[in-house]
Amino acid sequence: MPNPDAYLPPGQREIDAFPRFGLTQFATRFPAQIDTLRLQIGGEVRTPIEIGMNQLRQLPQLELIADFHCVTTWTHKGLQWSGVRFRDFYQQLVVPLAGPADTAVFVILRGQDGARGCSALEDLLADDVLLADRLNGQALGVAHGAPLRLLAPAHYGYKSVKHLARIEFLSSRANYRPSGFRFMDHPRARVALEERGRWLPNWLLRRLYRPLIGPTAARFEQALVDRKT
Ligand SMILES: Nc1nc2c(c(=O)[nH]1)N[C@H]1C(S)=C(S)[C@@H](COP(=O)(O)O)O[C@H]1N2
Ligand SMILES: [Mo]
Repeated sequence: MPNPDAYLPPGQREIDAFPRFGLTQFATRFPAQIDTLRLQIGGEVRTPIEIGMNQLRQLPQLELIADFHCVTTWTHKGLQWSGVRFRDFYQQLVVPLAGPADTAVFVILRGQDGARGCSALEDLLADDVLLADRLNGQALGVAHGAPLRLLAPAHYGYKSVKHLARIEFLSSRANYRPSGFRFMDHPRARVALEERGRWLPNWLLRRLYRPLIGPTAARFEQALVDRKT
């Protein structure tokens, strides 16, 4: 029997740290608001709205332990997140208050730092997708997405947008501009299927990304230190 604790998805390697991470252009960009949530809901909706933390607190709160997989091949195991299910947020707040079009099956999530992600609505309605505001028993800090982030653990980390500022529901993703190069942006990015990127084979993406892990993590860490001094 394989030991489930030893399982790593294809091409992933476990690391002990949980680094602040992303495309280097976001290393020095920080959210302006970390204590209050003002989450805009827009796109093809009847009424654009803004959601605050009080409204999220009305929804069932849950805890989830999950491994986190970055597309660059690092995995950090066993993080404990708390928050609300994206599905509850969608069904109990977005649908009644904003009224998205029936055809709006794509979701663009935007962070306060300008980073963004695009997912299929269907992927975000899965059981294990959270809007998380706590990590390992503490309020989410600046490093990992304050005040609120998406957590979609079955998908590579670039779908789990931090510092959420705006969520748009759209019937097409034709006008979506990814944060990075288009070849890096898989429409679904499921980890188990190694949907790492587009056009380039996984062996090449692994080889391109792996050498970037160390320098990128160091850059993000240094930016956090500089911000405080
Ligand atoms: N707003 C924002 N969200 C983001 C990023 C970012 O730079 N800014 N980086 C993404 C990438 S590539 C990864 S792997 C994860 C990293 O999450 P962490 O910084 O909490 O480890 O956040 C994702 N979400
Ligand atoms: Mo990533």
